[in-house]
Formats: sequence, C-alpha cells, structure tokens
Amino acid sequence: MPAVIRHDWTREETLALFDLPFPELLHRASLVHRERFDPTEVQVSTLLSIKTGGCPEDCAYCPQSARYSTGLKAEKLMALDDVIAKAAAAKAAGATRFCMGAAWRSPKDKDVAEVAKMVGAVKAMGLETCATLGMLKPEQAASLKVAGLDYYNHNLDTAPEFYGDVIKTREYQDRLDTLEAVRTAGLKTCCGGIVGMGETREQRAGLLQTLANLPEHPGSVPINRLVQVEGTPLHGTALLDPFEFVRTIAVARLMMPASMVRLSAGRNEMSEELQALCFLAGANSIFYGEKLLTTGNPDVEADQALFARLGLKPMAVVEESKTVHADIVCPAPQAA
Ligand code: SAM
Ligand code: DTB
Ligand code: SF4
Repeated sequence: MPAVIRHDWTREETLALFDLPFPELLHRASLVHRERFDPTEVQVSTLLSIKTGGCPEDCAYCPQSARYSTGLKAEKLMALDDVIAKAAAAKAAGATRFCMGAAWRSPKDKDVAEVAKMVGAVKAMGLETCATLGMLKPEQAASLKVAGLDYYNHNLDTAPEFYGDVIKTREYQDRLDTLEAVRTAGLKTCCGGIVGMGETREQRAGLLQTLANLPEHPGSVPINRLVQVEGTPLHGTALLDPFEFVRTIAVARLMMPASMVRLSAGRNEMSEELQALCFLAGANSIFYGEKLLTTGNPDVEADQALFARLGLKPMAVVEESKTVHADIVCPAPQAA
C-alpha cells in the first residue's frame, strides 16, 4: 500500500525524518519514490525570464530586486514572438514543460492579458505551461487558467518563522493567499523553497512541514539551493552541507509522496555525484536549459550525458485523463 498522503505533519515528526541516519533516510525515500513513480524517469522543465529585473520586492536572495546592485539590467516584458521562439527551442531540446517567470510583486491586469497570450501559444505547441508572476488576484488566476495555464509557481521559500529575515515587503500570508487563489482557479501548484540561506535544520523542517500541510500537496515541489549572487544581501552566506541538501530532498519525497520533487536552482554549483544522490533521494524533476531566470544552469549536452550515464530518461507528459491527483490516496494493488 503506498504511503498515505498526510496534511497533519508535526515539526517533531519532520525533524525526526531529518535526523534519520543518512542510509536509512535515503532507503525510505527511495521506497516511497518507487510506489508512485518510475525512479528512472525525470520530468524536465525549461525556464524563461519574460520580464527581467527592476522588481520592487526586497527578497534577500534575488538578483532581480531593484534594491540591490547586482549588475542586472532591467528589461521590459518580452515580445510574444520571442517567447514562442524560446519555447520551440526548449521543446526541440526535449523539455516537456515551459515556465515563464516575471520579476513582478504582482502583475497588473494588462500584464496578465499579455502573459495569457504567451500561455495560449506555448500550450498550443504541445508543452505543459507554467508561470510565476508574483501575487495573483483570484480573477487573474482564473483568466490564466482559461488561457491554458497548467501550473502556477509560487514558492513559500522558507519556514514562517524565518520569512521576515529574508523578505520584509510582503507577508507569509500573502503567499498562502495567492496559492489559495491558484487552487480555486483549478490550476496545479508548483510550490517549494530555497535552502542554504542561513536557516537552521528546524527551519528547513518548517518549510517542508508547511508545504506538506497545505490543503493540497503541490503538484511540483522545487527545492532550490541558494544561488549566491554578488550584491544580494545573502551573498557570502555559509554554504549548506551538501548532505543536508540531499536530506531535504529525501524528507520532501517522504512527506509529499505523489508530488514531483524538483532538484531546482543550484545545480550548476553541484557535482554530478551530488545530483545523482538527489535522484536516489527521490528527486524526479529538474530545470533543463543553460539558464534558470538570470543565472546559469548546466548545458543541455551535459544533462543529456548525465542522464545517459545514470540510465535516466525524460518523463513523458501525463495526459490529463490519466493524471493521479497528488492528493488522491492510491488504493493498494490487488493480489493477482
Ligand atoms: N517574482 C515572482 C515571485 O517572487 O514569486 C516570480 C519570480 S521569482 C524569481 C521565483 C522564485 O525564484 C523565488 O520564489 C525563489 O524561490 C527563486 N529564486 C530567486 N532567486 C533565487 C536564488 N538566488 N537562488 C535560488 N532560488 C532563487
Ligand atoms: C523555482 O523554484 N526556481 C526557479 C523557478 N522556480 C522560477 C527560479 C530560480 C531562480 C534562480 C536565480 C536566477 O536565475 O535568477
Ligand atoms: Fe521580485 Fe520575485 Fe525576485 Fe522577490 S523573488 S525580488 S518578488 S523577482
């Protein structure tokens, strides 16, 4: 019988998972991974920054905040044809999901109308669509759904009690409200966070506890390792122990068994051996393509070679009719 989907995790239970001996934690995570997924399949998403820099928010990790001197040039919203060309290239390289990101606190209605055109065009190319545009009002979420949006990315980023140390221009509750609007519109959620920002293990546990106790587990859970960018307040933060990063992936897999757990930002600074450990710990999704939003990511050729060496293959898009909702507890297999 597959692991039960729970929404009542305590901090103590979460910490107890983090505290397991490393081999025991990885073994348990690997068993749970196999219950619902083929462990050789990895979902591949390509990111595109459709509106770069100049953001009014003060997220201490982010190179796109207008408050920090990171050398990044602010740009206007990309033209539709340019987005279509990038999506076509991503599809040709093997991506199945295309995620459009904008450095906004919250989009204006006219921005949402422009992004809706991009979403419709990308969806028509046979790609899954994802957008991350900041805080959304319920009507905006609904109009993106109508345009063909599959996923909305909106990260909780860290534990509630550490959030104010990282971001002061919005509240944790604002994030939860947008996630509620997104779910109500019938969009799938992509929601995770960043580790390596100087948080404690208890705070990493707090992030995963909050994610797993949402009313529905996110369809995708991106676990980002902080990309340290010069000029941001978090540049120079002590590096997280790589094994602690792997533990975070494994605990996410155990707590959200039916979700795609994405080994997200930070892969460019990781060895291939560390990435392989993350796949063993239950990660089954990556960002694919030489750029994240503004920073680097491994080359397509390097990822294809890594997949070949590890015997991994890209996951096909699951048809809507065959989608197992992340919150539906699968029945036990019938005895033959
Ligand atoms: N502006 C929107 C928002 O913040 O929701 C969407 C774009 S924002 C860049 C998307 C996510 O990227 C953030 O929530 C954060 O988790 C991640 N991110 C930004 N800068 C990062 C960094 N330096 N390292 C790792 N993840 C980062
Ligand atoms: C997510 O969780 N990570 C992505 C995506 N969702 C939008 C963004 C990572 C950004 C890393 C820093 C940059 O490239 O600007
Ligand atoms: Fe703006 Fe998003 Fe960066 Fe925060 S994470 S500064 S909201 S682009």
